[in-house]
Amino acid sequence: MEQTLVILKPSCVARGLMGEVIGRLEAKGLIVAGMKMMQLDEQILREHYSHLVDKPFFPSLMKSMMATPVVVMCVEGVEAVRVVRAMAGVTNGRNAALGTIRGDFSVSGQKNIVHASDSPENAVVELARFFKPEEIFSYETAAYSYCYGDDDLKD
Ligand code: IDP
Ligand code: MG
Repeated sequence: MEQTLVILKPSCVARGLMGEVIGRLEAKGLIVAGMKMMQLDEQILREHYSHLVDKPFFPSLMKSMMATPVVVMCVEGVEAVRVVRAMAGVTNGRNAALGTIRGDFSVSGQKNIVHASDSPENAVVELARFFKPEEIFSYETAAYSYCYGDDDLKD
């Protein structure tokens, strides 16, 4: 199964929306394979958002991502990267469709509740950035028996 990195940003943690977001991921049938709270610092954010360091909003983004601890999650499922991106919605919460996490909980282009890896390749790199191998678990969940059909799991 594919794994993807989800970060519950300070805009989620500080507003008491962690349960809402984790609940949506669980209710969808995704597996939480790893989860921990951590305080991000400048070094890890410069790596994680290296594609944005030259943007004018980068200092403000850094500040908002360090405002409180975040929750980092390794979320697993068939095509988990694409599924979680779709659940997150587009970057700007004002443009994100209702029913998506950003569309339902954010009015901001920056304080948009969650990070979700944007490709399977980036997911591998991002998970290694935030998790040690022993912090990611494989265990029995209902997902295998009750969330997927045999066809879904054949690859
Ligand atoms: P994504 O989170 O939807 O993948 P990216 O373009 O990778 O979007 O940007 C990473 C994060 O940087 C966004 O989630 C958002 O918090 C912030 N960001 C992106 N564009 C803007 C902007 O124009 N203004 C302020 N913050 C932005
Ligand atoms: Mg991105």
